[in-house]
Amino acid sequence: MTKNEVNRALAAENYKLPIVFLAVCSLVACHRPKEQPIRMNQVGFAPLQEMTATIDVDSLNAAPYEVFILNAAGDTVWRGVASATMANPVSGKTCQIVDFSALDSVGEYTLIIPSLSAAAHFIIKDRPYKELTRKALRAFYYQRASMDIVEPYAEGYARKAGHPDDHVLVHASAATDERPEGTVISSPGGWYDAGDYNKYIVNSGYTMGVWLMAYEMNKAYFDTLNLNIPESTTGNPSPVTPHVPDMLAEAMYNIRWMMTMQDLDGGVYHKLTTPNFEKFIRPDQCKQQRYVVLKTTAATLDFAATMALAARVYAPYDPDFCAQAKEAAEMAFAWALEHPDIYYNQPALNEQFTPAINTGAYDDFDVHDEFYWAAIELALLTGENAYKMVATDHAKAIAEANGQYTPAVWGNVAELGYLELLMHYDEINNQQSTIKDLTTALLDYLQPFLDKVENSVFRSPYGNEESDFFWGCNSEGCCWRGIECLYAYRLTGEHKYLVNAERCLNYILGQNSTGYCFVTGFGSHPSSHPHHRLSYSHPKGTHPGFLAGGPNPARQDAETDGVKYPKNVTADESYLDKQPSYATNEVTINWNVTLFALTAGIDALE
Ligand code: G3I
Ligand code: 9MR
Repeated sequence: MTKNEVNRALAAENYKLPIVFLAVCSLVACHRPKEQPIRMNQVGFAPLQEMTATIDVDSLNAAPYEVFILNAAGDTVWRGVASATMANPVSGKTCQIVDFSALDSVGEYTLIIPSLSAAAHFIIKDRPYKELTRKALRAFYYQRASMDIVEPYAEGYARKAGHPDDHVLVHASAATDERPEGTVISSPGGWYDAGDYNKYIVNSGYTMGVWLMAYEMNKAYFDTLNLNIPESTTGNPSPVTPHVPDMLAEAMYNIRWMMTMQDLDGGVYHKLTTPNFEKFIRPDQCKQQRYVVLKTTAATLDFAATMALAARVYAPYDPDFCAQAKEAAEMAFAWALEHPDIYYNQPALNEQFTPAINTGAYDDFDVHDEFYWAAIELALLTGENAYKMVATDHAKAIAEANGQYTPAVWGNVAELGYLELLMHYDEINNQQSTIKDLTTALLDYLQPFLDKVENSVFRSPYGNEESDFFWGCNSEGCCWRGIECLYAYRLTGEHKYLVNAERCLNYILGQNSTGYCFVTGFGSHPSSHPHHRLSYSHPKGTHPGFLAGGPNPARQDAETDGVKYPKNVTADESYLDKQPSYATNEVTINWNVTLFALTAGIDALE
């Protein structure tokens, strides 16, 4: 039977469920995530997307359930049975899957399982992730340091500026003859990193890399996305010149801050921080002295890569900014060549210098990948052979060190360089063999995850093994795997990669072991109590559009801060939607960037 025949048959039958049953189901749909046996994407699908839901059946012997889907008028538009029961390889819990991809009309629907008295609402629409993408980007506006967040841009979350950062002290670890300990520098702006109020270059660099690469992949989509930020020029003709698309304007707020983190000699401070994390207070209440701390090789190279990439991406918009970014990148790279092994080791620094610094470390003791990415970006920008040679040397070192293809994360950025090469190989005159090898490496790396989908209770290439769950895994594991699939789709044109990117997103948006949609403010069961000082200290509470870190069986917060997890939860359920749980429920810029890179990448293609 074709899809149309199925639809016609159902329409002819015009199957209707009794109204009383629907009322029961709507009650069930309001239950807490764990009591909702239907796990599915709670935000929406595009009409032609694969659509599945996972039913938590809690019994090995359960026969496949009968499932009905009703449209908004209450007519049955689809009926079918779920798959046979299968076990989740991580938790051992049993599930069934229902596949209703045959639905292809825009509308609002209810999926009903009569024998479980369970129901879940969902929508099908064009560009289903546009609002999510927009809010995930607007989250960065909320993270801005040093300025008032005001209406009409605040959309309900106005607050006073905090952290002017115009009186920052050079920490003893960063002292030089020109800038001795205690020198006052000005380093305003930029985004707060996360739930905390500090600003860290390593993480900012990774974030800007993913951000600007996402822009390059989906220019048309982002160029018309109106973010309603003070610099907005998109959507309403505006006298602001040069016209910079909103998403690039938002990024510029952080890149300009990064520029202030470069010392006179080209080296870049690792972070701008208070000695200790602030309490859960508003930004304008924070009074601790802030410091710039040790210039490190990793920070300087992530900075160099960011500036080189920015100089290329902003070329059509702002030549002065680009010239400044290029010079900053070149100086930083030169500094790193002269200082190739200055690592951030916080405990060691605290033995040597005061005040002791106890905030995020973003420590990384292997910088071949940072050298590689920065060299690739500089080679792309300048065409200079010297950069290509450095990149080749470090590519060899990376291959020798671990030999495997490793996904990009804040502490390992090699893949950002690989992906840049793949997207721009003609501009850099690369050898075809290198491109072929890199493409093969990416596809080979992805394949084992894709192979697991068939036996995955969540129909996902993510979440099928215990090692998928760690601090920040929603981003570093799940969203990033989805983004890699989008790159694979660009490179091969094979539809399976797009489908798998969508499956990763389904996981994030509710088709997972916890039943949460991990984005604040979205879905019927969103993460709602993030470890986020801005949200906690604001009268309006949780800000929308933030991705939670995700399940993390290591539970570092339980160990160190006594955060209480429920007993007997498995790795994939080790998630606590409570403010104290920084190891599972914090939000941060590097995670949010992967969220919108994935949603925009899918939305732009569907
Ligand atoms: O990648 C490995 C994985 O292969 C392994 O299976 C797993 C086993 O536990 O560990 C994974 O590494 C984890 C790593 O995050 C992943 O990037 C480490 O255990 C974990 O300790 C590490 O946590 C980092 C955390 O700081 C503690 O250092 C997070 O990445 C990082 O996002 C987080 O960053 C903090 C900043 O310091 C301060 N600001 C907030 C921010 C977010 O929580
Ligand atoms: O709030 C901090 C968060 O941003 C960090 O990611 C986390 C790990 O470094 O630490 C959090 O701060 C906690 C501190 O480490 C220990 N005491 C409790 C703090 C938060 O409640």
